[in-house]
Amino acid sequence: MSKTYPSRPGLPPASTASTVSLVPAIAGVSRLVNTSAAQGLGIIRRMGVALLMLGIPVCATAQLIERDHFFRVFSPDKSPPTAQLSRDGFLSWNLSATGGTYVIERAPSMASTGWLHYARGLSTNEQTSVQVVHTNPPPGFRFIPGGRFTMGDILSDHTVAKPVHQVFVSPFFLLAHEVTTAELAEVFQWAYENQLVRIADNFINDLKGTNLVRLGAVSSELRFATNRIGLRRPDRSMYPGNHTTWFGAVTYCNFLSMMHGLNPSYDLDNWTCNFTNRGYRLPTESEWEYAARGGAEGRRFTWHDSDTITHAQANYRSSTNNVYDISPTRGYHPDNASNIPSSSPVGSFAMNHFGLYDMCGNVWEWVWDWWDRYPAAYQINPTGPATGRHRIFRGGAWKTTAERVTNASRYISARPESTVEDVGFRIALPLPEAGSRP
Ligand SMILES: [Ca+2]
Repeated sequence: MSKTYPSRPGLPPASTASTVSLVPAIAGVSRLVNTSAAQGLGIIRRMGVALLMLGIPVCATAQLIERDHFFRVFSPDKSPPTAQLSRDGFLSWNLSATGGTYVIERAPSMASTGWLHYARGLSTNEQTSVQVVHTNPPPGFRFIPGGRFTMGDILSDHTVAKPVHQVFVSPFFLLAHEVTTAELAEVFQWAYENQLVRIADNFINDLKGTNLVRLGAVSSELRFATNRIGLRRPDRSMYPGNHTTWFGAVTYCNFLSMMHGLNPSYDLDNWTCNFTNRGYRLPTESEWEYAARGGAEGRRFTWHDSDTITHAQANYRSSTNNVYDISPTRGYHPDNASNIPSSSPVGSFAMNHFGLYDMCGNVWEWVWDWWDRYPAAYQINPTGPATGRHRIFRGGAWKTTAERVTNASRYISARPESTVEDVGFRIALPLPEAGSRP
């Protein structure tokens, strides 16, 4: 079931794995407990099955990926559910009645007061099973658990993010950070060496002449010199890539799939996506917003603990326009204001509850979808309108004010051939195996 992925450059190092056990359920709550203190990206080395039976932990040897994880699940059933963690990372529990909702919470320690919502959904069978960890995520990627969420402008910040509606998203992997300048240069240099792109008029173009990445602007991160696609400023290798068209972003995904021996997701002749392929691709708009929310419902920003923002939390342009912008420093972020462009190195701010950096600000991020108003009905893994004129990018950027860096914010008027100094992207990857059902 597990698949080994090639490593990617410039990614955080792997850490030691951590241990999981299960402690007795109390008051309708099953607690799945992680007993180690490892931090960072990890790799499963040894795993057993955690099982609760009559309040006694029967077996308590499993190891988790990524940081410390303590899980507990709330169900509509009043009797304590019996839960177990399978060796492939599924949290399963039994209910004496069907129906209703469940909420899984995660915390960094058992004694933590910081239990945060992690995933939610509908209990549709006597036993519900949800994948809460993945045993072998690709380096640099986070496992995003499947679940249901409320999508759109819950806080009335954006009229274009309506109507608010319910969406189920299946689990997937998402790159923890925006694609960096170094990653962008590496993939397009590979494509150049393999005669898959050409340089023309200060653009990297595909062989049909489609503009993929703009090279000539003062704020361009990439340049072409001495037969190489490289960085315009060598000290900015860990800054987010920019000036990439939507066509360039999806082409990057296909090239990276080819480099890694995966089946490319896109047909670049007609710019369609085969979502059953398991190559790299842009997240759908629903996947992006679900990931940005990090398991929380109804929050304005990517963090769980407040609906306000300051420069300590993100790279954006602070102003007095929004009462929820309480930054003591105003204007561009003071750490980056003098840079061209004024982005920050990826991962400069705290990650969200799914382990993702810069879902708020730094650079906007292209997603798959064409722009339109949302449908009102419940959606399962929506992929957006079939046609359109404008592709969406999300999350705001270093040059946008606070209302643009919210979870619900959508930029709706960018043609796919646009290149912008504060727009980049991050990439998703389907699970190599079938995901959880809605
Ligand atoms: Ca961003």
